[in-house]
Amino acid sequence: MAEKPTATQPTAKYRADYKAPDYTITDLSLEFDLHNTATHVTAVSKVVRKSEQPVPLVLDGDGLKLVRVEVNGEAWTDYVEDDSGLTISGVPADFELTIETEINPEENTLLEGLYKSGGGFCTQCEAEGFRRITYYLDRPDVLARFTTKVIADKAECPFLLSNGNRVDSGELENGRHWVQWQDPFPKPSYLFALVAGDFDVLRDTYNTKSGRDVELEIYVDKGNLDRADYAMTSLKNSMKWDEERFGLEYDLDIYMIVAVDFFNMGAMENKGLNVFNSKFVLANAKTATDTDYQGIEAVIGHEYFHNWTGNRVTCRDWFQLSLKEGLTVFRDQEFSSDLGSRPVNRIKNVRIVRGPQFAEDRGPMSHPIRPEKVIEMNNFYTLTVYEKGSEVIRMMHTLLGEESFQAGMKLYFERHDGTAATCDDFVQAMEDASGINLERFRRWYSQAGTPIVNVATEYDTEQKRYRVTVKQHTAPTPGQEEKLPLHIPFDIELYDARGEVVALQRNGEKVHNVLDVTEEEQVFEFDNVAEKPVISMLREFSAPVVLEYDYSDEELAFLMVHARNEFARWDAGQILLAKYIRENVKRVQQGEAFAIPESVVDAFRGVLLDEKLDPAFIAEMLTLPSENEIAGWYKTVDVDAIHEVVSQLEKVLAFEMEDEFSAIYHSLTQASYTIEHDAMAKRALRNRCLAYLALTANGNKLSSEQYQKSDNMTDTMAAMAAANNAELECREAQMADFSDKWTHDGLVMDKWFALQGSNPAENALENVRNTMSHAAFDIKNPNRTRSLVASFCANNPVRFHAKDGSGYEFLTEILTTLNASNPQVASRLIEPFLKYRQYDEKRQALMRAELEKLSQLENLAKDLFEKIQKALEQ
Ligand code: B3K
Ligand code: ZN
Repeated sequence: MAEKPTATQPTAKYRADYKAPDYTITDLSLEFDLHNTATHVTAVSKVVRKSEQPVPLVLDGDGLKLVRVEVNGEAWTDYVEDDSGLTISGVPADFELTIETEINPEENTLLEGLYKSGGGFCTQCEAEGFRRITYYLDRPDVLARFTTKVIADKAECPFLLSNGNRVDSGELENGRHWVQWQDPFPKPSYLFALVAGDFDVLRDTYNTKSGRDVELEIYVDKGNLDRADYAMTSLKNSMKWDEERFGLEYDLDIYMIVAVDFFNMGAMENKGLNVFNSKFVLANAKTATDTDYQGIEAVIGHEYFHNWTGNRVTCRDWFQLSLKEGLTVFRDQEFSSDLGSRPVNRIKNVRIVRGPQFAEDRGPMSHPIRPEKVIEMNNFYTLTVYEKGSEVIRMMHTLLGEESFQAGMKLYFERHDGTAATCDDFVQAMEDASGINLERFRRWYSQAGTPIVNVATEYDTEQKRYRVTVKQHTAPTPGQEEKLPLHIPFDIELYDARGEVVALQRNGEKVHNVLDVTEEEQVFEFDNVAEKPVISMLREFSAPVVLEYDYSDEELAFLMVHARNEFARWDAGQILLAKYIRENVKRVQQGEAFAIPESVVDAFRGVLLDEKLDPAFIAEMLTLPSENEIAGWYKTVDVDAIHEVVSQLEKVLAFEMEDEFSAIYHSLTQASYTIEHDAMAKRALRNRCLAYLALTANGNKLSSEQYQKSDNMTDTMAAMAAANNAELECREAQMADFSDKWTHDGLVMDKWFALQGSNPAENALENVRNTMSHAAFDIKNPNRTRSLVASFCANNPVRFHAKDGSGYEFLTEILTTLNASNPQVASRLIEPFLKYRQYDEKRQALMRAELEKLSQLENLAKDLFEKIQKALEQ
């Protein structure tokens, strides 16, 4: 887009410009008089000047109608209101400020600030939504004690909730009532929450390790009480796990979770009152899949763990977001791994880093886990900040070990509890507690992009010495030309021909299996290696890097069987698949037939038949990398060739192993549905077998039978997904039946929408367009839009990238609508366009033209502006 600075062009903020606030607010008393279209908010703040010299008080505000301003109880007129806030002049050093504003929750389609979801009111304030409620110092380093009085119609809103403890309540005239809440812990405005409405409530209690009883309450839409149990179980498991593993106990007398249908992301960790996307609360066997259950456990855990990592210690500024998010993702991953299968969890997390996170690193939005420049903060709740951020914490955990890591956590809380901290503070605590030098390691916070680690090995038969040469290189990313070597924990293991571990030693001394790679090039030598070993590297994905090493097929097949940890075995399988996917993409491009050696198929057959292995792990071994992940291996992506190769590979595996898939499919039938890990693991493998069998002559029969017999959503969806992917005849009947059954339930219908979006059929786009008029579809609901539109645009590459540009036109239409109603959702959906430079010239030109068109939109939201600008100028 042309770089003409206009009056409305959004401005960027820089991390380097951080300045402590001139004023702080120590106490805030809020009163909400709730009405659908005109809610009045009265905010009384105790304001204290921090700057030495008197300066005006500059408050943030967005879309507010100002009713009155008072200073120490007197009407105040010395202020200026503009688009971004309120500047109040001539104020004393220490005073009480009263501000009354009017807002319109019903018109709030942005779902930020106070809005209506269904019949109720709810809020979302992170990152900068509180300023859409009242004028305030809406920044995370201003921590105040909140008191909140909520007034509403009693019949419409019998429940009035906010943060902290319920301290008072009363009745009013005209059928209205009020409740007063007090939160004893000072907090930034982004952690404020209010919910008002009518709900069913699931109640329980948790007895903490020091013997206090905490009331647990989960609020769901009326009629959904039979879908809240798993969320409650997960909450209690989270509380217990945090006590046991991190020694952290809950600190209020009550913990509330509210499930709402209209929500921009997964959930929000507001102090004592989490607001959740109903997708991550509601589940029973009939409506939710095993994957949904796992998602609920992870997100309930994640928000609960924020109580310490995020709320008790918060972020100084938004550039530090990974301080709370990377750390909390690490904690929720550990929680899921301690409760379930560690290898399977690790595999799933690594797929996300290697797929979409690496893709983000290659695109125009590439940024370090601690960004330097931000236009719209909501654009930085990214896979980089969250998932790579968590990998950075995990690397420290690997370098320090559990004990020193926990000592570091303890020191971090001792130093920073009740304050707003920085990423540096965290690393400093880890360094001080462990005595391990993390100086070079800190670069992970400031350097963007994915490092490539290239390895060469050499065996000296005479000296019995094994030499490993490691080189690291990070390609330039937008705005960061020069890259420095990073501190990479590089976990390796050597095996002899019988699969025994070869001890690592040098000059008679034992060498730790995690090598410290810190330079551009390093050589590691190991002595007393009796024979040429097979090396397993980057075990457990010990760093978020791309590994380059020339493995032979035999070595990979060997590691698939002999590597000591399951993750390494899976990884060897993935590398083997990658080799033949690449080779076949070349073949397809040259008009040659697909081909794969029998020995490769046999290696996977061996895994499938290994009865000692966890079925869920086998299912992962037999899951191919996604077309998107494969796209990431290329400078110029050939979507059609990739799709062709993946389809062929699936078919070859299906035909070659049909008997084995069939035998296992039938042997894993379960009499009844339970959500125990073992039962889930069996379903995972059984349904993976079905996905392959769907491609064989028996596919239609098997999918139909499973759909008809199924008494649970996991098996139902597996039957449908298999039919969808294999384009089976039974697909239409299943889709029609499912839609008849579930039209009333948007959350369940999301699964059906996602199948329409990812339908590989040639007329997929036409179906998606028709589906938009389905009774259960609503473009204002982020879950519906993501299920249908994102699954088409982001997860159906071969149809989205149709050569005639029809997929691109469709996305532009959607983005144009959402730019006005909900730019945060639009900003997530635009992602596939940002990668246009990775496609052939014709597709590049088509996508670029769409971006240009979008850049000319009247009232282009900051969210889209930032991404479009970066994409066009990259
Ligand atoms: N902290 C919230 C995310 C807020 C996103 C704002 N656009 C949820 C979480 O990470 O736990
Ligand atoms: Zn979080």
